[in-house]
Amino acid sequence: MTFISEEQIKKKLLKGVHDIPGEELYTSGHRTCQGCESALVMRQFIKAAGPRTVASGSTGCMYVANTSYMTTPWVVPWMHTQLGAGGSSAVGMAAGLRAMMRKGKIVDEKINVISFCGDIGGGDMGLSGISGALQTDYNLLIILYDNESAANTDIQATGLTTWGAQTTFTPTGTKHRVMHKRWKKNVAAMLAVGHPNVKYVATACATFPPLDFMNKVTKALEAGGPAFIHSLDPCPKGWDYHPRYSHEVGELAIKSGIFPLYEIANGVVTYNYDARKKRTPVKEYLLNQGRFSHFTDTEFNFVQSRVDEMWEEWELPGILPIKSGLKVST
Ligand SMILES: Cc1ncc(C[n+]2csc(CCOP(=O)(O)OP(=O)(O)O)c2C)c(N)n1
Ligand code: SF4
Ligand SMILES: [Mg+2]
Repeated sequence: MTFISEEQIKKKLLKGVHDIPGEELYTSGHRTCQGCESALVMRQFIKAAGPRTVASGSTGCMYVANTSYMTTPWVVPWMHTQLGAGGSSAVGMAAGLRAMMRKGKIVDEKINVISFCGDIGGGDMGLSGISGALQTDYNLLIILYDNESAANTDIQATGLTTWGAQTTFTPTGTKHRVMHKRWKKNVAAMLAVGHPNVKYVATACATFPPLDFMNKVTKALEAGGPAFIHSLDPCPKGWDYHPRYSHEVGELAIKSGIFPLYEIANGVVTYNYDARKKRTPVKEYLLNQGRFSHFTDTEFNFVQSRVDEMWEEWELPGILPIKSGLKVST
């Protein structure tokens, strides 16, 4: 299969909201919560990819709430896969399509292969499968939709939950105010740095900056090999805020710098929001969410100091937590 040139990719990118295809390929019939940003990730990625796409989804909200008995919002072929199998299902779909095309059983055309998984499914349990998928030469895209909890099973902490958040596993108490003491795992960066075959890696938020996520999906699908996108998805139920504020919460995550927005293609890193220059206080992001209602200035200041350290001291903010540069011992 041949891939299109950089010039042609640029032409495919959306310049404004009027360019967004009107056709809905993730349509009504799902039962996600009001204000669910992960549902928006589904709707947007499939609009960007178009109808010649097959998708698989790991167990989680985007499987369960999307496929209640005898209903589905998916207009494209879609299958459920096991919780940790996002990577292997992508490889299976891509390998199957390649074999069928080679044998002449189906038309040799570009069919997008997209596998999506949650933060526990992809970021914790399924990491080895994703690692294997990114070592192949298949044209596939894995989207990790990160609502920072095992949401489908009632909001348990995962390796990607923000430090200090209350979840059903980490409730605040009188003896220990903060029960979740792990810093958020840096999945996109670890996959980018450790996988020489990966063609495109990006972080994203469905609504900020507008169109950024959809254009990243287009670039990932045209990258000519395995690609990975990590989206941060505000979740009104798990993060405990009014559903009408999902977009604002996502925007504050980017503007405060707690979730760095970047893409890496051909070894070049591009920051899509430069939080080195201007950051809103991280407290503004955290205060909007009930899961941080137990925070005092001690916790706000701690999180702020870690975010500041990332942007001011890391060799590559959000990606490479090396501070010392090159040291050689002789
Ligand atoms: C191997 C395995 N362990 C546990 C479960 C139960 N389970 C189903 S969905 C889920 C949570 C998934 O969390 P995440 O991947 O973050 O997706 P979300 O529900 O947040 O969308 C769990 C633990 C399962 N289905 N399979
Ligand atoms: S719990 Fe969160 S991720 Fe799940 S459907 Fe509701 S808003 Fe979406
Ligand atoms: Mg989750």
